[in-house]
Amino acid sequence: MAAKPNQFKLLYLSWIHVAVLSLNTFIEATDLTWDENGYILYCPCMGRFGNQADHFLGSLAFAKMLNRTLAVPPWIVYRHHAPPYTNVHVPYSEYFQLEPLKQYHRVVSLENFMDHLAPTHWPPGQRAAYCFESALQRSSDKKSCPMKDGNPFGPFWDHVGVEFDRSVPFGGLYFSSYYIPHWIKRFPPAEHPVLALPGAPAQFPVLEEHLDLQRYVVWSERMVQDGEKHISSLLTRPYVGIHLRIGSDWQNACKLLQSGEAGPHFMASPQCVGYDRQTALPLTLTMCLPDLKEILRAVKLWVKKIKAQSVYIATDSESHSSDIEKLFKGKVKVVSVNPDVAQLDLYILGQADHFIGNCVSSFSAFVKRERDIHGRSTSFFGMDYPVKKERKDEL
Ligand code: GFB
Repeated sequence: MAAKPNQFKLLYLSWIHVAVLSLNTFIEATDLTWDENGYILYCPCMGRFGNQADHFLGSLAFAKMLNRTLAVPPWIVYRHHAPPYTNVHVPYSEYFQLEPLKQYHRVVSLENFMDHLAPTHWPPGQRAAYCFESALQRSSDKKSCPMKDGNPFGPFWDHVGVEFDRSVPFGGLYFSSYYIPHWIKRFPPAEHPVLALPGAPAQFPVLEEHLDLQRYVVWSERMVQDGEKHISSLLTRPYVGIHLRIGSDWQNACKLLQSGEAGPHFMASPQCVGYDRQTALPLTLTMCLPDLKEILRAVKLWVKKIKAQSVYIATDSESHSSDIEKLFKGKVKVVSVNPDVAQLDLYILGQADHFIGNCVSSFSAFVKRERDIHGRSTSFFGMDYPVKKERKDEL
């Protein structure tokens, strides 16, 4: 069947996109030289996008502290309910620009590292895996780092094209700044040029002192174009963006709060209850899993406060859009796109005139960090005025 004009346009745009991406890769690849200070490679093997983003910021900080170049991994997207029904490895630069990261520290995409540096400087036969001694117990022979055991570990390193030749276990080292001199002493770059790790060298949630690193995570041009197109065609400013994290996996996670197994610091919650364990505010079930009554209350409050003309709903399940429309008797436009690419929701939420997030979700935390950097307001379901970050010295 002949392609329609719109299909031609789409084909043309995708071709331009591929060309721009290839050009960026080419430009980055041409000025690649080997860094004698060494590299850090890791698999973003914990959680989905929000978790991986938290870990990314910590890993970036860790690489800077160790003065090694960070090989920026692709995002792991779990597409098990839709084609291609498997893990997809999305290059960092699909969603964000690599260049702004370099204002903070030296980085190279893992793809370019493998294509242009690894063949000469980290060839097959010399590929060591580094892991905590305790991790050895997870491997079948109890002697090797479990780099490729199970999903997403195996598919990740297969995607990158790496087999590990030997393992270097370590004990007594952690990823905080206190241990940096120990890392340097134990693994000098001349003997250990590439530290390849099974997981991110970072904590979850991201540490308070690394929140500001979000400023180097800058949307790719394609994401900006797509996001702005949606905002201008669907929404009238001012608009309130809301994140409804209410699906079944989340309902199960929030049960831990109900049963008392989780305290105020539960997943991403320091973003709203405060990072200091001594002074953290209580975390309620409503903050984790807001019911419809709370959703309507918070939306009504903030729509009134900022005189919003529209509401944008990002959700992992139900949008409750008709309930929200009814609340404003049709006077406020209510929009939910349910995009195939979750990052589009993140972009639109980031640009909202006010954002109501889920305190416990790292998906919301990504939006909150970005908004904080740009001085945009955020509240949470169950908490209209979150604890403010203490101003620390610039990183
Ligand atoms: O981002 P994420 O780590 O945040 O994982 P949490 C939640 C994923 O669910 C997102 C989808 O990466 C999206 O793929 N999702 C959630 C959404 N909310 C939305 C939304 O509003 N719009 C769209 N388009 N997609 C953690 C997980 O999730 O929750 C852990 O990382 C674990 O693996 C835990 O499951 C219970 O911090 O909310």
